[in-house]
Amino acid sequence: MATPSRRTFLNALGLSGVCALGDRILPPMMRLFAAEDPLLSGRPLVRYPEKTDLILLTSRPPQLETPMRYFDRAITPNEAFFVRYHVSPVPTRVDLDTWRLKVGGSVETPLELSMDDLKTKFERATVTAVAQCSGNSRGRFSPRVNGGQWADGAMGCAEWSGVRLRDVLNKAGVRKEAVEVLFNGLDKPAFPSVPDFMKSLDVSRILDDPNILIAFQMNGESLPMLNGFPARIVVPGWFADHWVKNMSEITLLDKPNDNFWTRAAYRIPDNTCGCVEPGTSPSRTVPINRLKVRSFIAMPANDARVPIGHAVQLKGIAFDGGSGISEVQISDDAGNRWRRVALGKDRGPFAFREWSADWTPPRAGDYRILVRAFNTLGESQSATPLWNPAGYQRNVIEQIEIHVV
Ligand SMILES: Nc1nc2c(c(=O)[nH]1)N[C@H]1C(S)=C(S)[C@@H](COP(=O)(O)O)O[C@H]1N2
Ligand SMILES: [Mo]
Repeated sequence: MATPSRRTFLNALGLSGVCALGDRILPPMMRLFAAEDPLLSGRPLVRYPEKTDLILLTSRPPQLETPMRYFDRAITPNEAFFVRYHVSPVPTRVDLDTWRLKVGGSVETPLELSMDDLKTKFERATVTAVAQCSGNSRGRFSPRVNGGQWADGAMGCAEWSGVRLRDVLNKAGVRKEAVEVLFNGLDKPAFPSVPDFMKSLDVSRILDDPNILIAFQMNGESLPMLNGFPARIVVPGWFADHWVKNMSEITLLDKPNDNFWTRAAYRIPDNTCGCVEPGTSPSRTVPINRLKVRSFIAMPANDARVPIGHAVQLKGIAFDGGSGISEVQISDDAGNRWRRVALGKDRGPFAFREWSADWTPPRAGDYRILVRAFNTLGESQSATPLWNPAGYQRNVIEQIEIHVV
C-alpha cells in the first residue's frame, strides 16, 4: 500500500492543519544568488519543501530555476529540479487514500485509478528524459519579450518511471471518434477569469509512442510535490508544457482542444526555424513540440578565474528532441576552430549527454569558450540567436568567459 499524504508541504514545514498556509507557500530560507550573469544577479535563492536552494523567478505561482552548476552531470537531482507553475494556488498536499486518476470522455469504460491500481495493474516503464520549459533562456531574448525572464535553469533530466499512457488508454478503450487526449492536474486558478492549465496530445501520437508515460517516480523516488506528485505526464523529446503535473483527469476528446493554453499560448511561428525577423509577429503559428539541440558549459562557472599553466576541466551537457547527440565541440577562438570533446555515458536519446574536456590556456588573458552540439540528424545550434515573440526554444551556441591569471 502507498503511504498516504506523504508528500505534503505542511509536514515538510512542521505545521499541521490543511489551511494553515492557504496559497501563501513562503519559502523558509532566502539569500542572494552570487552570479556574474546580469540576468541572475540580485535574484534570491529560496528553499521550498523537498527542494534545495533554487533561484527564484516568482513565488506566486512558484517558479524556481536550477543553478548552472548542476548541469555538469546527466541526472538532475530531484531537490534541484526546476519548478514551473502557471496559476496559484498550487497543490500542497495529496492524500493517496482518496486520490484517483480519472479517465473519461470518449472511452468504452471510464476509469478511476488509485495509485495502487497504477502500480499493480499495468506494466512498469522507465525512460530518462529532459524536461525543458519552452521559455527557458527567454530572459536572453533581444529585443526583449514578455513572459518569465528565465536564465538557463528551466531544464533538467531525470529517470522517470511509471506506466505507459497508451496502456491506460487501451484499458479504458478508446472510442474511434476520439482525436485528442486532454490532461488536467489538481492546480486550479483562484479566480474564474484565469484559465485552468490543461494540455492535450493527439490520440494517435500516444498510441504510437511507448515512451509517453504517466510517471509516479523520478530518479527512483516519489515525485516531489512541486514536480507533480503523485503522478505526471512525461512526453520524452517534447517541451515540458505537455508534461502535466499533479495529474487528476485524462479526457478523450472528439474535437481538438481549444483552451487558452493551446489556442493562444505555447505556439511558435509555422516555419522551419520557428522564428521571425526580431520585433515582428508571425502570420501563422503551430503548437510548440520537439526540443531543439542545445549544449551548455556548467563547469567552470561563467567568469571563473583560473591560474595560468594548468589544464582546466570543462564539463557540461547536451541534448536534443530524441534523435540523440552524436558530437559536442568547443572553441576558444570565437568559433574559427572547433575541437571535439569526450562524451559520457549514453542514457538514451532523450537524456542529457554529459561531455568533458581538458583545456589548457595558451597564455594569460580573458577567454571566451564556445560549445556546440550535433545530433544524429546533423542539426546543431545557431551562431546568432533566432527570435520569436513568445521567447521560445532558444538554442544559440552557448559560451562562458574564463579569466586566466
Ligand atoms: N499541473 C500543471 N502541470 C504543469 C504546469 C502547470 O502549470 N500545472 N506547467 C507545465 C510547464 S509549462 C512546465 S515547463 C513543466 C515544469 O515542470 P517542473 O515544474 O516539474 O519542472 O510543467 C508543466 N506541467
Ligand atoms: Mo513551461
